[in-house]
This record gives sequence, C-alpha cells and structure tokens, in this order.
Amino acid sequence: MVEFLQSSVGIVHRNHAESITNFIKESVLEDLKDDCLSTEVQSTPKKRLTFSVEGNISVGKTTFLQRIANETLELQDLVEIVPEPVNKWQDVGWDHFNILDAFYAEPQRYAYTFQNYVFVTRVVQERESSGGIKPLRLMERSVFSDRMVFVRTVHEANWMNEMEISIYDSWFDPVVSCLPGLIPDGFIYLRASPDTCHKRMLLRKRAEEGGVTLEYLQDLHEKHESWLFPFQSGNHGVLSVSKLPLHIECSLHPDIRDCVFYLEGDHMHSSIQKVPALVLDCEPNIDFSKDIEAKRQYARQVAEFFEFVKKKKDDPAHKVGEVAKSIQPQLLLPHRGGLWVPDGKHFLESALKSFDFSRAMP
Ligand code: TTP
Ligand code: MG
Repeated sequence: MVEFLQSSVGIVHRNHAESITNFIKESVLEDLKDDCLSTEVQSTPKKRLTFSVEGNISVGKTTFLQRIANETLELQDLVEIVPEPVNKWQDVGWDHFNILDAFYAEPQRYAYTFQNYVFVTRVVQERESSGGIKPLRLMERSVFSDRMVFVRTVHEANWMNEMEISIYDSWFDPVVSCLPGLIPDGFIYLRASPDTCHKRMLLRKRAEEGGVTLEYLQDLHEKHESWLFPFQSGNHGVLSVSKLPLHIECSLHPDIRDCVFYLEGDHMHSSIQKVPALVLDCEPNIDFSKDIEAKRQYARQVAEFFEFVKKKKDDPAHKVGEVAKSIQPQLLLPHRGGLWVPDGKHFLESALKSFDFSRAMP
C-alpha cells in the first residue's frame, strides 16, 4: 500500500504514505467491528419472554397468576409473575394518598393523574422485574390495556379532556419506544362476561370499587373484546385479529389450537401488531383449591403458548411477525364452542363504532 501510494499516487515522503495507510487500515477495522457488533445484536434472540395477562376488572387475573403459575408443576420453574401494583396506587407518598380511591370519587378531576401514575408504576415495575432468570415473565396487564381500554373509556366518558389525552399521547409513544421491555411478546386474555366479572367484584369487595357499575364493566368488556378478540366490521369486513395460517395452526398443541390469534388491524398500536394472543375462557367459576385438573389445564395452555411463541422467536425463518404478514384476513371464530359468546354473537359492532384511534393510535 505504501509503495502504491508513492509510485502511483505520487506521495513523495514515505512517512506521509505510511500515515495514510495506517489511517485507512484503522478506519476499515473500526467499520468491520461496528458491523460485527450490530449483526451480533440483531441475531442474538431475546432470551426471556414476557406475556401480559389481560381481562376485565375482577375477572381473576391476580388469582390466575398466583394459583396457576406458583402452584403447578407445569409452570413452577418456567414462570415468574409480576402482579399489578394496585397497592402502590392505594398508598402514594408519605401522606399515603389513595389515588385509586380519588379517581373513583372524582373521575373527572383525577382520571389523567391516575392514568399517568399507573403508567409510571408499570415502568418502575418493568425495570424492577427485568433481571429475573426464569424463561417467562407473566405480568398482570400492560401499558396497552391502560391505553386501549381505560384511557379510551375515561376519554369517551369526558373524564379526560382533549388537552389531557393529547398530553398522554404525546409521551406514550416515545416512552414506549424507548422501553422495549414494556412491549409483551404475547398476550393472554382471560375472557368472561361483564355479569360474571360484576358478581366476582361484589364478592371481593375492594373498598374503592363500591361505585363501579355493571354498565362500566360492560364498557370495559367491549374495549377488551375489540382489542383482543376476533371480530368483524360490518362495513368493511376487516378483521382486527387474524387466524393463524393452517400449517401453523396444525403445529399448535391441541390444548391451544382454537384459541391463539395474531393481533392486527388499523386500531392496533404499532408496537403490538402481529403479537400473538391466547384467549382463555374464564366464564366458569373455578375453585382452584379443589379443581386441580382445571388449574393444570390452564397451566398446560400457558406452557404450550410459551413454547409456540419461543419457537417462532428463535427461528428467524418463521418469525411470528413474518408469518403473520402473509396471513389473509379471514373470519375467525372459536370453533370448539368452548368460549363464552355475548348474546350468541361474536361480533360487537358497537365496539368498532366507538373506536377512534385516528389521533391516539396511528
Ligand atoms: P384491574 O387491572 O382490572 O385489576 P383487578 O385486580 O381488579 O383484576 P383481577 O381481579 O382480574 O386481578 O383493575 C384494578 C383497579 O384499577 C380497578 O378498579 C380498575 C382500575 N384501573 C383503572 O381505573 N385504570 C387503569 O388503567 C387500570 C389498569 C386499572
Ligand atoms: Mg388483580
């Protein structure tokens, strides 16, 4: 190289030619190092998976997490649970403010403040639980249920005004994109009728929820449904959730074959497009201390869903997102009759009509 620079390029002094040669060598080495590092980062699969357990108020998310994950052989070594930080909402700061109570007492005054605090406590909890070693982190709810269910509901009820929802949305996306740990690898939707949730809520008697009505639970139910359960728009035939392609469906374990879907659609937040969801029927009242078989059946379904998502993530040729891109929209309804269906209908048109993600969920 030095000789080439001197004889062909016309650099007279040898030390000049040497320093140019060294400079080029170092730059090339630096570039190569960067390339290797970024390829390494891209190709290292994320080791631990996170699923978010979703469902209406008092459907039984906390019980499900505690009884299923901690008390079954199928999940004991696999799962670490992260319950929702409701206790933090009930006891804020030195003065022990109860912001959950303040919200229910004066929703118009406190909806924004409460939703803001809910988000912050989720970020803290995600950070605190990020060092775990078990292969699956099961979290109670996510920032997406906050946004797609509760924030939507309080906004529609005019408990959050236009300025407040704009402020919420102005930080939601940037913060979520900086903290990928907030984006679950899968969702588990515990599904039951609003009536059943209302009965369970009355039984557990959480002091702050004395004023929560059946209508409010119906509203929250519709929001969960239109987000996590397949339905068809009457006008356009658009599906919010896609069925798996046949070859994948066949590879699914029979325990979950009828209840795994991909989230997709215009109303879906971009960071959870194509994320798989497992829908579990939680309509029957199950006494987990007695019905060990029912508990194990749920545990098996969670374990199988974990295997499914993990396999897709580990196999670059069959990334969940890549496969989902090829899915043709088609109507999907659970066909083994196991799932509860509101009034015999799967499609909640009202849920779609009330959707307005034009500003909040681009
Ligand atoms: P949930 O998150 O539904 O939890 P839960 O413990 O009531 O449900 P489960 O029995 O299934 O474990 O709600 C907790 C309380 O917080 C409930 O009163 C609803 C309220 N809440 C909001 O108002 N906004 C929110 O964004 C969230 C996440 C909860
Ligand atoms: Mg709970």
